[in-house]
Order: sequence, then structure tokens, then C-alpha cells
Amino acid sequence: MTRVVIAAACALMVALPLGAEPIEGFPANASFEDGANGWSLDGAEATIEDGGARGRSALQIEDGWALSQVAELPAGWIAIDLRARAVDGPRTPGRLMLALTPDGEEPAAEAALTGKALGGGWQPVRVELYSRGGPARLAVGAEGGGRWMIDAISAETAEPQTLAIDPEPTLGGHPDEGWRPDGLMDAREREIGTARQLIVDVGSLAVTLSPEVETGRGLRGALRLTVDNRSVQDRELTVSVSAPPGFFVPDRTVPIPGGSTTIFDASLQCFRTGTFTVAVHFESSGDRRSAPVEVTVAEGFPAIGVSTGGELPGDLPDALQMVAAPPGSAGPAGLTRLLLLDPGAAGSR
Ligand SMILES: [Ca+2]
Repeated sequence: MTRVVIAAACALMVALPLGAEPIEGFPANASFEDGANGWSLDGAEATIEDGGARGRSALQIEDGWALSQVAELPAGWIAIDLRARAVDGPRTPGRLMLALTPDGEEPAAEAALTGKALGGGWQPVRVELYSRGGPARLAVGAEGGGRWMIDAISAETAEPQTLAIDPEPTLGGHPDEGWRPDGLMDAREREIGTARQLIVDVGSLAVTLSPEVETGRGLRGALRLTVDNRSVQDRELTVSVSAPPGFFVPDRTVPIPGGSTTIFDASLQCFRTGTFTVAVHFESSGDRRSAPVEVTVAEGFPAIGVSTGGELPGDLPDALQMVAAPPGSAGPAGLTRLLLLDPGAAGSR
């Protein structure tokens, strides 16, 4: 499996940017109530259909790119808010793509969403795209055989929000999808009442953790670790995680004072939903031990997109929403540039 180097936003602090100015009239016919006027559907399998999220009509696209009318746009980040729907729900194959394309250029995906990421029904989405300034179009694309609907588009200038990230964290690669060890690796199991605990001895440390963890998409700190240091010497414990694509867990080293018990929450941040088995590795005093943990990631909003340094990979892990760094953007890698918003709160936007 390809190892994808990514930079991912590490927090879920979401605030609307200050000083945002609406870009009136962009895109033209933004709710498709005037049919396909203002849009070029040439070369795309795209139609205007009933059943819109706002008003009667919406764009439905199966393949290729639908392009808005050219508009003169300011340079800088532009936030696009829209409603998106995967017509066949989470089973919808392929991906929905968005881009801000200078006039005369071919669109290339700058943000991509899967059916699993969108779920069922209309989903509010906010994407920040970079404008080089000048005449450009909004491009809505589809590939991979699924049907998608788009409605209620609006645009405003945006101040990119920079979030703290680690330099060059890595995503995925090991273990493979569906990986599950035969046993408990280096851990032993203890039952306390009806609860199960895993205990891992590493150097003079005994690490206690739960074999099963539940968390929400994008959240950190899901893995509670209790570390007993049986030595009087101070130690350090490094926690790392091997996980399928979609997880983002940088290595973390924590001081463990001698003769004490230290409790902290390690990250199992994941940007997709589902149940996965990951391997958690513990290193201390040159000793390295591992334990398997089953992680169930539930839908959670707002869900942030994973930001790649360059082009989007062609084969996205399903359920993973991604954004690319467009040419000339010169923005920090850790921007929150794609948000799936809470459908229940959509009326407030
Ligand atoms: Ca509409």
C-alpha cells in the first residue's frame, strides 16, 4: 500500500473567519432555479433535476465537470458553502470534486468527497479554495460512477485559519485494511467485573489500556493510558500507532516520574468512520511492546478534510474527505479548508 505523506489539521476549533465579504452573484444561478443558465455542462454527464436542497432544482452530475460562468475574483482564499448529496448514500462510488479554475484552464480536483464521507441526505459543506485573482470559474466534478447533487452555492472571501500541525506526519501504510492480530501481541488481559483491560509491560512501566475505544471523527485523545512506573527512576514513554489510511497519529513522548502513576489521553485521531484495529506501540528505556486496539469512529460534525501537500491521490481511501494545496496558494499546510457541517444546524447558515 502506498504511504501517503500528509499534513492534517489537528484541532477542531471552528470559527467563521472575521471580515468575510460575500461575493455577490458568484456563481451565477447558484441554486439552479434558472435551469442550467450560467453553467457550462459541455462534456459532463450533468442535468438539472427536481429535489433541490433549496428551492426546487439542483445540479446532478455523474461524470466530468460542470463549470460556472466566468467571474472576476479577488486573489486569496474564497470560501464556498454548498449543499451536497450522494444520491445513493454511503454506497455511492467514486468521488465528488470541487475546484476554482482560472478561465482557460482545465479543472483539477482541489477538494474531494466520497459517499461515505457525505452519508445520506443533503450535507452542508464548506470548502476554502485559493483564487489567484482574475477571471475564474467554480468547477463541480464527478468521477468513478456515482451520482451527486449540488445546490445552494454561495461564496465569500475567507481568512485561512492556521492550525498547529506536526511537520510531515504520515498517514496510513500499516497495518493494511482489515488487519487484526491473532492474539494480543505483547499485551495480557485482565478482567475487572465486566470490563476488560490490556496491560503492556515495557521496561519498568506497566501500561493499562482498554482493548476497545469509541471516538468521533476527527477527535483526539480517545485512548486513556494509565502508566505505572515501578522504578524509582524517571522514565519516558513514547506512544506511536500503526493504523490504516485515515488515521493521523503523530508519535508522542511523555515523561513518567519514578514510582508514580501517570494518566493521559493518547490520540487516535481518525478522519473516517467505521471500526478498525490499530496497533499501539510503547517504547521506554530501549524496550518496545505493542497492543491491538479496536477503534470505532462515529460520525461527528464538523468533520475536517485531510489536507495533502500537492495533488490529491487518485485512489482516495473511501470515507476520507481531502483537500489539495492548489498552485500558488502559499498557505500553511494545516489549514482547515474543508468542513462537513452538522446537517441539523444547516438552517442557521
Ligand atoms: Ca435549488
